[in-house]
Amino acid sequence: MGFFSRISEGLARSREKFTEQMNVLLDRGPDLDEEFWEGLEETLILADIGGAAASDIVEDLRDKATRKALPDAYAVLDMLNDRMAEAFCAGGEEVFGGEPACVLFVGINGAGKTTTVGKLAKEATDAGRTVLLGSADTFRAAAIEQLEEWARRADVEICTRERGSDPASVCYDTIERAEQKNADLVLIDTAGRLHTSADLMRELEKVVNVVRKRSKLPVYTVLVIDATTGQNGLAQAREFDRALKLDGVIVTKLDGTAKGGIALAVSHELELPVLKIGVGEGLGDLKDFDAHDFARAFVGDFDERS
Ligand SMILES: Nc1nc2c(ncn2[C@@H]2O[C@H](COP(=O)(O)OP(=O)(O)OP(=O)(O)O)[C@@H](O)[C@H]2O)c(=O)[nH]1
Ligand SMILES: [Mg+2]
Repeated sequence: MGFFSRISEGLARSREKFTEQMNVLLDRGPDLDEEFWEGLEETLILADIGGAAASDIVEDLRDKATRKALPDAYAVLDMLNDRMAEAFCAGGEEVFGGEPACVLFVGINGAGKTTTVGKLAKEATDAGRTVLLGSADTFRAAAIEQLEEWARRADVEICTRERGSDPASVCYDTIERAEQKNADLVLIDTAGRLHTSADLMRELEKVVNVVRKRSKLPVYTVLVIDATTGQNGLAQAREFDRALKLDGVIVTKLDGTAKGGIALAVSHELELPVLKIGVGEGLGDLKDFDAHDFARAFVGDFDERS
């Protein structure tokens, strides 16, 4: 299956919902009146792309419609893909673009951190990189074994300590081992925690600071967000970013939800690049993020809508 078709398939549920809402809006006629602009903004908000992004997009389209004297709603919607793509925060290539890096994965419980680390390990070894994994989730039962299984699948080395150990010490070990073996990509999994839990957030801050201080490789902190949690993703991103200064986000489980718009809400509002997207549970289901592909897959084609 082609790259775009895989993303398009992953976003099918989000697109279906969006198309449905869009059809309701267009049913009242293609006139570019006040009702249309309000309806468009509301449709975008219902698609989980967030109030800030929705209002910026509508304002810009409205401006363009006037300047270019666009005839009707269809002409405006032709520009929606591009405008949506532009609303994503760009950048982040330094994290998984092939340069040496040490990346920490953080997020709430069950967001998809461990799975994402496993998929990335496979992708990077296939690309010929020397990868090392670190399991700093010393808290949850079977978390270490889960990452060990992914390490086996990807055929990469992993650093662990027994359950209950200090997560910062696992990070020390991992960084030391990475230097010994000249690893150029270090991926550190951390324990899931709620963004509202002050103690656990402080513990994570400490772990991240240890890694930043100790690693010779550039250190990046990446938030993994489960798209099915919808608008809560914004609150998660806000808190994790405040505590850790994030470098980007990975949005998972886009295949299982109509709430894929949350990727845009978080990227736009918190000015964080989307680094990868997860569209399934398998090894090959982590995809490079391309804002234009994403917007096109999300909005769909016009003939699909009619
Ligand atoms: N459908 C789908 N499922 C996913 C995706 N990414 C992860 N999952 C599933 O989500 C569940 C949780 O994934 P984990 O990787 O264990 O999540 P985690 O963030 O490490 O969880 P904790 O360590 O408990 O905080 C697993 O069943 C994964 O297979 C995705 O992109 N699509
Ligand atoms: Mg995990």
